[in-house]
Amino acid sequence: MALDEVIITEAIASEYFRKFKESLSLDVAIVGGGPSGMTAARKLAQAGCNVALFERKLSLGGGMWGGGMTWNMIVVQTESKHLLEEVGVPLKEYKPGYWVADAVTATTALASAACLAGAKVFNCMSVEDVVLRESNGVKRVTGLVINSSPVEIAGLHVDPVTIASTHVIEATGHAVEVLKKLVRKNSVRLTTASGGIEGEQSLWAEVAEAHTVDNTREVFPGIWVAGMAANATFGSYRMGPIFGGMLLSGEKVAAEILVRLRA
Ligand code: 48F
Repeated sequence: MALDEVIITEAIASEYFRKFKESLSLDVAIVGGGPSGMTAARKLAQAGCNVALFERKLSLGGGMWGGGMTWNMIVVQTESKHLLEEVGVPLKEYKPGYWVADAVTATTALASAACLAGAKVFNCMSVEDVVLRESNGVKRVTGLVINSSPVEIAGLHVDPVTIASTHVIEATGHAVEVLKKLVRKNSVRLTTASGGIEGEQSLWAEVAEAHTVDNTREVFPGIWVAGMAANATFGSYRMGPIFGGMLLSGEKVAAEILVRLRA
């Protein structure tokens, strides 16, 4: 067939901005495409939500690609293995309760399943900040301030744009980047012991895994923490290359937001 380069450009531009316009007023905006963010995106999209995921890098996956120390295998525990099985990832029981999966298979399957379920993914997009509103003395996060990652990387002085969302999931991992911005810029108190971000502790896999799920919750009106960001926010441990807690955290945050959206 004959090819017209302008039609190629036009197809990309019009379909991209159709997707973007559909994401201007979301039910849920997810910041970060690691295992917790990807799982939450899939579950929310499967439930019919208008959900978008914003990821700074070109690829989704966060810390999952490299397994432990670039040995690209991951481990999950029995309670969480359904979340890999649901997306078709083969698992091998290495010792009772310890399931091993190929990290690249798991990462690509979680990403693909989220997209195919209908989550709108914006890679190469950095979340700079949140939108904060006050009504009757109550402050609430009502959206995200986003910019193109190349603008951020080049340090260009280009203003970001804004999207609105009923709920925001902070799933940026160890850095808790977006919640940190909220706390640093505004006099707000989170639902943590100190009212601020407690910071993560050293490695203790068993406790950290349980806490990742326990700590997954709304931490300030309109913003929820999931994955490693949940433990860093509430001052719990890191866990190393076991990923079950991340998957369960994504499942939990989606389930709790769905209850709220349907109330
Ligand atoms: O860190 P990450 O994989 O998050 P997670 O779901 O999983 C943690 C594990 O990978 C591992 C672990 C246990 O097994 O401790 O670390 O909690 O993925 C976070 C994603 O967020 C992106 C970042 O590029 C990564 O892909 N991200 C971080 N800050 C921003 C962001 C931002 N400001 N805007 C957009 N994306």
